[in-house]
Amino acid sequence: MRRRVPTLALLLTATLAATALPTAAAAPARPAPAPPGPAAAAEGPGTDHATDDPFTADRTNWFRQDRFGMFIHFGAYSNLEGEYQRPDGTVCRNAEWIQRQCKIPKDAYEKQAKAFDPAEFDAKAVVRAAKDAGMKYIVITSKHHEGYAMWPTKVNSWNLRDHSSFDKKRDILAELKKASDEAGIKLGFYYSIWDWHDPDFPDPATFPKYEKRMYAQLKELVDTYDPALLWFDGEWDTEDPHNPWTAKDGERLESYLRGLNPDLVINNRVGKRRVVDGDYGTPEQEIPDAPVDGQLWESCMTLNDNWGFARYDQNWKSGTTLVHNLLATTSRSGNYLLNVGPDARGRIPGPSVDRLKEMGTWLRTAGQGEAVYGARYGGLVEEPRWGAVSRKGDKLYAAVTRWPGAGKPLHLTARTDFRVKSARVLGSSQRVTVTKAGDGYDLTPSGDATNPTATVIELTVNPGRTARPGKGTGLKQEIFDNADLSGAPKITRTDPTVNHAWKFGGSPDASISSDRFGVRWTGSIEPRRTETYTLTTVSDDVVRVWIDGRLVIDSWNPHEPKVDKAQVPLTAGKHHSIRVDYAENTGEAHMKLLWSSPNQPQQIVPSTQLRTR
Ligand code: FHN
Repeated sequence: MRRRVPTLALLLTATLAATALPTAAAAPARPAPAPPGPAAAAEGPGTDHATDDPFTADRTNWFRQDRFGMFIHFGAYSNLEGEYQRPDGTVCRNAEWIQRQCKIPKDAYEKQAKAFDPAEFDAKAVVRAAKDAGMKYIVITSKHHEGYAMWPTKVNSWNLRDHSSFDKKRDILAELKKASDEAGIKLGFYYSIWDWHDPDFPDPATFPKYEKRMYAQLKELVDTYDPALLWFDGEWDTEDPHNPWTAKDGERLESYLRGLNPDLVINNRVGKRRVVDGDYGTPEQEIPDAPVDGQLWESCMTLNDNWGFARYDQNWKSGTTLVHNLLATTSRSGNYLLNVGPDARGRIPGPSVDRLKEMGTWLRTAGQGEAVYGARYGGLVEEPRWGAVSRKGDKLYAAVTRWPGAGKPLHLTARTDFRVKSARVLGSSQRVTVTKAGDGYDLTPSGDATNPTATVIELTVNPGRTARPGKGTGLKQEIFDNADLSGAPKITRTDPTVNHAWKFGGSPDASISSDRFGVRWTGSIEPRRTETYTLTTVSDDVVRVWIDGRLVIDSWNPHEPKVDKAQVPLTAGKHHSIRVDYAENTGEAHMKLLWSSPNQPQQIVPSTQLRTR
């Protein structure tokens, strides 16, 4: 019987006594073996960490609908407002990395933090700014690389309650949670794994002691504030201080957190920022030029050039650019997490608020927000050069950022057959002529753009015949206790979906070891539309896929977690034979089979569309 992980109860092996603020003493001499870190995840043969499909799970629905969030970088670094005057009088500039980049001595940094007093932090004003922008969720730094906790943690005294000039009766995360709940906005916390302050962090021998404190802090955050999302950071290999974080550490942490709250949405930096880590990918300061394969995604971006507040940084992006970025992310099924950096008093800079208001005004005008909220990759058409196209149900939203001259058409290249039933310009009564033209349609508006940022043409489309959901129950699954898939399978059963994250210690069954096993899935796959489907595998170590006897994915060189794809024409209602061969040699084990098409958003191939024969 396959065990699933989500109910995993991980007990920290020791209750944690609060530790005094670690002194700046040099790293301790070679210590006795560190006390056991967090209990190893309750895993082993038979464990499978894949508990649902983030592309369709109720758990992630809000994230996939909301599309637009506010990032807040706020910490002890904010007190310096981007500038540090060295004792020699020279000035060094940086925002949230100022301690490290300006080589501020630890005692000097702790001293300045002691003066931190964000008395004007107004959670209601922050939430209002987010709502005015049309943002639907907020992610605030609870602890950045500096290690300074922005809540009254009991784990140490390096925090806003115990080490600042701030009102000791206040808790800004609690204030933000209350204001977010009242406003119907989801709240998430950023948390940096990399910690410049904790003396146990740099040395692998003492890292488990840091790790235990980190788990305790994360439990505090989850238990006290009930966040909808955890945004990890600081997972990458780096020095000064050395960061020993590994994919296995990430597996254990993710498993622990899902045991704390199975509804949490967690980003891929909980591990090593890979397609198999967490629920979604996190491109930063960039927008992928197409929908991302194998994982949800969210692009995070600054409003100017800094995440933390920098008083000198006036390089603000325009409201138009920001709306265009939001439209681009939505049209590729991504989210946009746009950052504000409050100043030393806790205030969001005016230029930030102004630009956020511009975005909200555009979204609220003439229902233009319909092109974003709940919308996704257009699918039916190629992305045009003159704007972005998103889809919601039978609507296509063509957001035109380069309005054509009078009488000139806007061309859409079709990716599949569909009809346009009607077209209208949001916010205008002007006529839009739609004509079949070459490889798609020409849209010819008769009037002017409704605004200089982007004018939305709403098309009502008929995507043609979609077959009823199938009556499938999954594929035949044969499990081998070797990586050659040789001999008779040890286990034969029906697998509802090919959606497995066995990771380091798991396997398809308790009787199958975590390494050197193979799986063969056979049966048929039934599309609901006659289209060219993209079949996507996420695998580690090797995979091959055949459709109707033709090898369409051949990825049999052992690899780290990897995405492979194939374009396969499928016929609605037809049961196309499918065979998937997979093997795990050693290390991590992952195997997911997804599909997408012009009409089918990316998802794990559902069991209704899979049969054992
Ligand atoms: O080092 C951090 C940086 O300060 C900032 O928090 C960004 C935001 O995602 N993340 C890291 C850089 O990738």
